[in-house]
Amino acid sequence: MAQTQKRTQVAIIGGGPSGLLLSQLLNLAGVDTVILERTSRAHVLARIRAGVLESGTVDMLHAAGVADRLLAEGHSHAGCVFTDDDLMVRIDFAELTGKSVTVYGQTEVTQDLYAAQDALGTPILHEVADLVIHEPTSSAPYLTYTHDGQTARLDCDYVAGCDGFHGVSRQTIPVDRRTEFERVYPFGWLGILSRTRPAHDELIYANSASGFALASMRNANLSRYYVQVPLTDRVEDWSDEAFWDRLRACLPRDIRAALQTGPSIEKSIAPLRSFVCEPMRWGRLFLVGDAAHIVPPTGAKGLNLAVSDVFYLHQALISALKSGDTSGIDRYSDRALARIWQAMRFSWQLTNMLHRFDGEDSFAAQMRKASLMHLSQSETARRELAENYVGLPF
Ligand code: FAS
Ligand code: PHB
Repeated sequence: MAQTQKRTQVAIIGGGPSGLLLSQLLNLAGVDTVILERTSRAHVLARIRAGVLESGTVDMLHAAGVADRLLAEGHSHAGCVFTDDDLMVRIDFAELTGKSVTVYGQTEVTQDLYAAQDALGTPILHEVADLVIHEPTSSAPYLTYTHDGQTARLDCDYVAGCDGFHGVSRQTIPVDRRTEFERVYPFGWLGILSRTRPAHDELIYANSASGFALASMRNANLSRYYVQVPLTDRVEDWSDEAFWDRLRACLPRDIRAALQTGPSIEKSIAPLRSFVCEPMRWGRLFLVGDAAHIVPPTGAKGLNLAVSDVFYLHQALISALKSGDTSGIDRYSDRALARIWQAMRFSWQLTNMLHRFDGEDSFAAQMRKASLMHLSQSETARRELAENYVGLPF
């Protein structure tokens, strides 16, 4: 049981990938942290989310000393496939960018980070409630919270808000001092996990008359699939059989023929939105990951953007705490947002290119087909997509 700390250098709110990776990198540099997480560790680890890691993310996990299992169990992918009914267009990342991506579930990344943080003895408090950030614009911010029925206070030099879209950090920035940009999409992704052989050896992003589908995987015997559903749908509206029927309708003929189906071991609906909060700093409070931005999962950017935020912030905090150089923390928000907006554009563009919108006319459907045909005919178009998919430089 983590002792109730009174003081630390960096207080981290949120024990998801952002908070854990930031804490691990800071600890390795000799900076003390405490992580305060609202839910239980089991709850965090039960969440099935991202599946694709950019090469920059893999590098960061190496730097954090948590890449052993990733190296052993992750799968390098040199390309992926976009389809329009039976048209299949392969995007050859290796040929077009010289890079690849790694398929390794966010759940595994989070598990590896928890193990590393436990090995360092970092205080991680779970099931923390009523957390409030006090005096973030002063030189002595502090948190109050309840844990194990006790009210506690944590004094710190800096606060990292790694508490996701529904956390308290973003709300701590006065509403008249933050600007929020948002696009809520009129559909969601119904995702399932099944112990089946993946439909293909690479990811398939499918546009079809039946809507969007994504065929992904976790390993050779664990498939991850998504189909586009109306926002009004509930998970209980979808039997496994109905899901497989919809997926088959979206996939190209050759892939459909070889599809192995089986019982779902997880089934959930994720809403899709694009969201950015500016700035990502308020005094000594810094927003990281989903606390500051949300992308539709179409471009596999959510987790990867959280990692680039951590890249910028960990460097900045180490400089500020070790040498008193605050130029990094002064530049953090602008530096992170520059990369965030590029990923935001890419994810928005792919989402519009691949999803059917309620009430759209036949022209819109033709534009989607023309975009995919252009992708099949233009190496330039494929290179532009590949450069964004494998991840722009940090
Ligand atoms: P997270 O939301 O992962 O973690 C925030 C943590 O803060 C949580 O553990 C939460 O319990 C905690 N917290 C919240 N409020 C708190 C408080 N007041 N006090 C203390 N703790 C608090 N990305 C992809 O790239 N591909 C995908 O397929 C994909 N699918 C997704 C599906 C869903 C349903 C969701 C919600 C997201 C998905 N994402 C996907 C995005 C996701 O992977 C995020 O980008 C990633 O989890 C970001 O990590 P964090 O910033 O750590 O936020
Ligand atoms: C996943 O495997 O969960 C996944 C992969 C790519 C995406 C979104 C989700 O774009």
